[in-house]
Amino acid sequence: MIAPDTGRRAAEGERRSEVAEPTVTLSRSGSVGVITIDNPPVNALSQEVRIGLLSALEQAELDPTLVGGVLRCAGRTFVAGADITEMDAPPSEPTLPTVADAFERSRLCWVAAMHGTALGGGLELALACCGRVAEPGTRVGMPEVTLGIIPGAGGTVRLTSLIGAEAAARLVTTGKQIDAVESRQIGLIDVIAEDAHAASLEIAGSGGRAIETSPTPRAPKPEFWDQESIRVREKARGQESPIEALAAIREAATLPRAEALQAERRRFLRLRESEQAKALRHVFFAERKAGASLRNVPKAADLQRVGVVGGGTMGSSIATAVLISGTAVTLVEQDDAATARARNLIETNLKASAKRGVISSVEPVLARLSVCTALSDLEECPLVIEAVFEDMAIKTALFKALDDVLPATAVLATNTSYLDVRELARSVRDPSRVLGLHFFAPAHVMKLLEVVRLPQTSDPALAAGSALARQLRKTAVVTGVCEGFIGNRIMAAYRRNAEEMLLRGAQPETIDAAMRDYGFAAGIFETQDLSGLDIAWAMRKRRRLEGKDPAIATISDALCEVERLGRKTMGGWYDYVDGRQVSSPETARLIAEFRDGAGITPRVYTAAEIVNSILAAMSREAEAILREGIAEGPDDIDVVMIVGFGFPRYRGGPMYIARKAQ
Ligand code: T1G
Repeated sequence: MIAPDTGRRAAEGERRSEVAEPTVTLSRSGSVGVITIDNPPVNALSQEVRIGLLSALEQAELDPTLVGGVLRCAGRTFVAGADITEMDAPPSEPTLPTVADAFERSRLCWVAAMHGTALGGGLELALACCGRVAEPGTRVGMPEVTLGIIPGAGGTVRLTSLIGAEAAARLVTTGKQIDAVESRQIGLIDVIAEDAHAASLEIAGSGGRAIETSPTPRAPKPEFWDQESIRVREKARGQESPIEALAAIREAATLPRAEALQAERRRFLRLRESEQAKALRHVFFAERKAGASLRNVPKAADLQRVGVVGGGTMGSSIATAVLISGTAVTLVEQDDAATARARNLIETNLKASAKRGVISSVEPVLARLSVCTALSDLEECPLVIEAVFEDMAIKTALFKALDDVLPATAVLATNTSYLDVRELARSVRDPSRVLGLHFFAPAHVMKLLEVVRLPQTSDPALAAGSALARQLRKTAVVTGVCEGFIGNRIMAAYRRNAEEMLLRGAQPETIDAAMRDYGFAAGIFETQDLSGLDIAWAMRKRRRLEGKDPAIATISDALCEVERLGRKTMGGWYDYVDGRQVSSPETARLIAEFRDGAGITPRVYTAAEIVNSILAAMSREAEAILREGIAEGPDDIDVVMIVGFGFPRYRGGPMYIARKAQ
């Protein structure tokens, strides 16, 4: 006897009881069989679920009174894909293609009732059904490429025949999610309904007759494949899976169906074992574990309003990020002219965000901003972030003033990149209310947030930082206090190593090219040219004066001394001709002069030597950071470098590489 369907979905966060309940159940609603997957948190298709699905399907097939079926999920989401934790072991039976084929071949018309996110294997199951219904907030996608693989259960083939090769290629090569409206427009889903379950029951009860058959999508123009191949290769920067995904879509569009299905599975199985896929799985879990200690403190309530002091580039950008998240901001600047400038900067940031589709319109977001000139106006802010000039005297004076006017419960955060947060904390009566929140520029774009924890930082202060990260949807990593924290400190080691190689014979363009070819978004020298060489120069001079660095001039200093400060002076490590970056004979001459002065005979560096040398320097610094207890674990370091500094995700991060080599 098949039990009646209650149509009930477990509430968000509701866990299954301790008694082992089946992850897949079959119930009935009139003449419709209802298969429910209940495998929290994201209904991943573990082996147990696959076994359950086949068995429920078989049982439904045997019931002559059923005319159709609904495939649905309990909890917060439809199936978010295969179970990634199973991917380090060989595939286990029954495989997902077997399950998907069984749904497709079923005598019953199965309708997938989707909510939350229908991703990867989840979407592949839905594609094997004869109809798809989604609730308005549903997002769908094929994120396999982000895990170094391609869909492996017929996804490329079924998607291509349903929505055409062009739309399928976009989805599968990028891994991007799309919403219900777009899915409906491209024919990926049939119906959007507030109650997907009820709508699916109706369709399945009609044996699928209610589904309009979509027209066969047109084939792409012949030149599509070459153009798409160039686009995908450029974006992939050495990552294999997007290129393989396009190849699979091409086969889906051109080979007989059975052959295309087999070819897809072969590609999938090969990629599943690849080094890139292993590294990407490592990063997937490392990102989700990042900032572990933030999760160990009692959760703080959502912040309704955040204070920002300082409306320069960074302060405005932080305020923009907070506003976009839906939270109100009180921004304090010195006078009316400065507040007006800050408001303008924020408005410009918001306009750019609207252009990128991050927000739909500027006005309602800007309406959440209050600007003022008195620190006492921050009294309603449980968290205040200072982003004033990077100078200890200015910051300590500000913290003292904040300490005087704000309630004792307010948390004080500094956005300093290099100053000693401990010294800053000493300027207030209760240093436990102080922490660092190190944003990366531009703060409303970059996903990384280093949460700087002092020995005395209280749990509530840490919880406020954690709440902010959660609200801003940032990847937060906890760091102790040291010069440059985790990320900038490792990048400083990279930079020193790269400059050392310049001295020994390499050129900026060969080093940058080697690192770009390795998969970095950009080389270190071109990045320095973009941000300007003078900031680091000023810092070096200060550190030398303070006796923190040896008084040895660097090639960087030599460039700065002749006003080669980067793009803004039309020349730095490179020359800039009509905005185009080209090798600089002047820089080459300065390097050669420096080299001669040091009595070094130049040697040739291969790309592999350059990469190995820089990776070794990064991992040496990372090991020191771990030894000193600055980072909470090696995975956090990988996350910082990947999310914040353009380290190629598919390489797994500097610690992953170093540990693998051991
Ligand atoms: N497998 C195993 N665990 C998973 C998982 C998965 N697919 N997805 C999430 N988790 C865990 C995650 O580690 C975390 O655990 C918890 O669930 C909540 O996740 C054949 C082979 C669905 C958008 O790539 O994108 O199908 O930390 O913190 O922010 O072609 O999770 O609590 O212990 O991310 O609300 C394709 C991956 C697989 C989707 C929810 N699918 N997941 O985001 O929560 S490959 C994916 C996500 C595939 C087939 C191929 C997100 C989410 P813990 P979370 P969230």
